[in-house]
Amino acid sequence: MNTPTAPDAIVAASGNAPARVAEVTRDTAETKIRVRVDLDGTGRATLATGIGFFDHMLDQIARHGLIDLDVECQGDLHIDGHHTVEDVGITLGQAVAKAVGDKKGIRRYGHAYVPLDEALSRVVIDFSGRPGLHMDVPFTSGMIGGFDTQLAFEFFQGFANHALVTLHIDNLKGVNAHHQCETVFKAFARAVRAALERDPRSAGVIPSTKGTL
Ligand SMILES: [Mn+2]
Repeated sequence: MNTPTAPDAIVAASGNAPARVAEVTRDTAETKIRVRVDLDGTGRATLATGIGFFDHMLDQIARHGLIDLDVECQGDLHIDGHHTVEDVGITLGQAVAKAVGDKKGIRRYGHAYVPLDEALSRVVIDFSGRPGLHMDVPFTSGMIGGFDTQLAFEFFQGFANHALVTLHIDNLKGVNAHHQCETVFKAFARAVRAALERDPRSAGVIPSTKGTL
C-alpha cells in the first residue's frame, strides 16, 4: 500500500532525521576540554569550567537554545580566565559544526532580541560556512564576578571561527553588566535555535543557491 509522499517528507524532516549529537575533546598545554552537544535536546546542562559566571552563561545557551550541553574544562585559571573561555568557545564551535553535519533542511538564519530589565540585545546568525564576528557590546563593567567581560568577545570569536558562522551581536541598551551579558547569551541561544530548526518545507534541501554551505 502506497502512502502519500508529503507526510513521509514531514516525518523525514523530524522524527526519522539523524541525531544531531557530537562530542569533541581538545587538549592543549593551557586547557583540557570535553564538550558534548545534542542540538535537539531539552536544555539540560552539566557545566564545569571553574568560572561560575561563565557556567551561568553556558547554561543560558543550553536552556534557551534547547541544546543539551556538557562542558568540562580544566584550564589554567591560575593565570586568568582567558584560555578557558576562548578554548571553550572554540570547542563548542567544533562540536556544533560536527553535530549540524551537512545542514540539510535547516533554516540557516536565526535572529533574536532578548531583554532583561533595562538591558536589550540582538543576535543575528547565519550558518553560512564563512566565519565572521561583528560584535558591539559596550560593557559597563570590566568584571562580572570572576568573569572578565572582554572574554565574551573571545568566546564568540572562537565559536564563530569553528562553527563557521556569521555572527552579529549588538547590545542595544544596558546599564548593569550582568544584564548586558545575559541578554547577549540568551539572544545567541535563541538565534542558534531558530537557525538550526528543521524546516519541514525544505526537508533534505541545503538552504543555499550554491548547493553547499
Ligand atoms: Mn543572571
